[in-house]
Amino acid sequence: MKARIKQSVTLLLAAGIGFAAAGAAYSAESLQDVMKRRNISQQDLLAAAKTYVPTGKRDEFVVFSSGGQSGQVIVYGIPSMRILKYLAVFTPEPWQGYGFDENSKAVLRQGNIDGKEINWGDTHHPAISETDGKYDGQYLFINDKANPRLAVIDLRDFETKQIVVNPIFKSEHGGAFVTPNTDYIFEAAQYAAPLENKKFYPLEEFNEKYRGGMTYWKFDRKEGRIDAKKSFSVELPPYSQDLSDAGKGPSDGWSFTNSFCSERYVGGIEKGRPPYEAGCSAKDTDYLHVINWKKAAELVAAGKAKKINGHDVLMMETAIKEGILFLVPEPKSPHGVDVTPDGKFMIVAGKLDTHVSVYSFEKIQAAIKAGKFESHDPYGIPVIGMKDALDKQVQLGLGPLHTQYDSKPCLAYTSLYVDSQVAKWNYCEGKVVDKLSVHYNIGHLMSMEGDSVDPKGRYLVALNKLAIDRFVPVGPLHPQNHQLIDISNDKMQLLYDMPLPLGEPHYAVAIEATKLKPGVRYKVGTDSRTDKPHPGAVRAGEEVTTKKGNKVEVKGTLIRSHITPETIEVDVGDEVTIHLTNLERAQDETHGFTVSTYNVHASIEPGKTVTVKFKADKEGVYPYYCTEFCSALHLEMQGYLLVKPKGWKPTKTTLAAGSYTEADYKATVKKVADTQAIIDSVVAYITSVNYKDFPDVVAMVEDAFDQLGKTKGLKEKHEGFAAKKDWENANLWAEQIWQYQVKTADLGLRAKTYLEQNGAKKVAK
Ligand code: CUK
Ligand code: CUA
Repeated sequence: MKARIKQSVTLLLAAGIGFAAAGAAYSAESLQDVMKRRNISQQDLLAAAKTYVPTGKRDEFVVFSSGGQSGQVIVYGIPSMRILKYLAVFTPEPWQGYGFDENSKAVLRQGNIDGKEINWGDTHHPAISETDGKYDGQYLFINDKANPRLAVIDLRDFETKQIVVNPIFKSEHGGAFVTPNTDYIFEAAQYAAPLENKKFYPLEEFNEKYRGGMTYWKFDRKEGRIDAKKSFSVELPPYSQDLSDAGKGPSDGWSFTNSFCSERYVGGIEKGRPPYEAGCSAKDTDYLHVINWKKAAELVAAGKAKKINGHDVLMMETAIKEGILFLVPEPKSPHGVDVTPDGKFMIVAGKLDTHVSVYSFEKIQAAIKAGKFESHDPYGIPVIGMKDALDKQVQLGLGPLHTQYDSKPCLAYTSLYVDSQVAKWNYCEGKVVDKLSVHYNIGHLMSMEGDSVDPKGRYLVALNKLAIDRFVPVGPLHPQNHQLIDISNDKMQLLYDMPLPLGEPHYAVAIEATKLKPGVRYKVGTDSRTDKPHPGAVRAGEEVTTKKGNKVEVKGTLIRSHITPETIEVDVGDEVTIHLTNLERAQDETHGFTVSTYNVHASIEPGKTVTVKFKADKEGVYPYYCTEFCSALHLEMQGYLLVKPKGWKPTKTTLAAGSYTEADYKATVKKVADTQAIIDSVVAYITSVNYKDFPDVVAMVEDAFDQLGKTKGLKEKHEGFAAKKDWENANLWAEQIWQYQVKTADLGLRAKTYLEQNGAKKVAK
């Protein structure tokens, strides 16, 4: 221990004085050598240059990808395709403490259904909040298909804040989609079921009792939460509603939803009936649902909805009577419906058709106005003739699924699942302009802000379903394969294969990185899951442990490199609640917290307060510690939970002590003085240059002085003990000054290096 401290002083001194080791001489390989050795072509090199993000530089776009069955969201950068984070949404995630501390558990448990804990989700479609149809970078929403739920993630801290359970569906897929000002986030049911909870109807009553629907969740932007009371649904036939999109511009106020299996076929392969796949694709067409959601919201507000499970549902009968619900035939088992950036057209891709169908909003409106319907479906919903709604159909290839848009007018990209290709085509002229093979079986694709009114072009990502031969094998379960494509030129160019080790991603959205402005610290004492002051928060010096009956409550703090308190004594059977506040203001100084064997963990970022709770049901000794390597003395950031047996009485009352001498004390005092000299020299350098022009440095300097400020009063303290010849206390309190100095010096040296590397200039004194 002492030897290590000595070594770190030496290191510190060396760094401060600036001994730089000279680079060893080696013969450099030329670019040509490397290309030859690694068998890299000019084309490869170009792709590498387009995706490589040198150290210290950042990506242009940030992607939020669904994490599929992982129940999470995956965040990565473009063009580097480097993974930045997994956002914990429907599934516990221990690094972030999600599901292991009380505050995040409260969010996770909002997703309980009928009191059942659900610890996973099948996430499909993320959506970024919009203002005037453009991504604003404030919120992210994502659905859970398996258990019909929707989550709200705040992009100020990339944390899940809310999970809402759909009150009438049993599964949902066509969501999350936002309206152009994020008034509503909507989702469509997938597999029809009775809308009343816990009602049983046999499959023989499928047509009468099973229903689909659309739910429009009201988003309260000021609160940053969904307002369930102001949300509503529209009842729909049991047609297996699928993907949806919100109208924009001229079509704002309307929503469009595909369906498959409008045959209403019910399988039963085990009873010798033809399976779903046959019965559900028998007809040549399914239905595009066209809904006037703005009018629906008004009708609900006017009391025309029926309450089902306490939730407002506009029944089909009312929707038909009020003229807000229409159907348009669409060819064969369609999947995606994507509204063009100008809001004039809806492009529908039919999985079993080689065409995409371009529907005209204007034509649909004209038919509605003229009351020109070719028929009514079995539920009485007016059906607009396909030819009365279609602008054109374009043959693209096999298995078209989803469409995204370019920044250049009229250009669209459609995924071809069966062909394993991306088709680039012009929807104004109705012709294919380029095709590119991907590897393999592409599902969704995504261009930059490609479903907003203002797509950015440049890059496209193919979200492939199969990876087959692309990567080093890792067992029968292959990684996912996201491929980056350059779309800035006439011909598409494949740039990069990214294996994704979490899946299966469906849709993803990409936003310009500069639009995201997440914070680096919380206001001290914040519960990040409610955005409110945490009742268990305390400041330095206010730490306290109380016991009422069998309930022990600890209000503690964390700062490099100690946890206060360092001992927690309870009696066996006590319920223990520990609130911890991270007092750091420094960027990235997160502390973690766990107690041995009690299955709790918290990630406590600067300023955050988090609670962990457990029942100390077994007597014994349980170390607790900080789980993030937060400083040189991170391992010493520790403590003991002592769970005492019933009726236990102490026999020994003094702690084992170290044996420090006057010489140790003097050595520590000298070390403190030497380190102070380094700090002074670093401060002299920093203030001699234009450091105030570098916000990152200003923050580091602030953090450094924050640390140094904590030494206040400690000099008097160690000198007081020294006067009484209590060398143990004198030495240890002097040592504590040095602890703060080390952190100060560390920050100062980091700031100095940053300034030197970023061309700081001398300023006149
Ligand atoms: S879905 Cu999976 S490829 Cu859920 Cu949008 Cu199309
Ligand atoms: Cu705090 Cu390690």
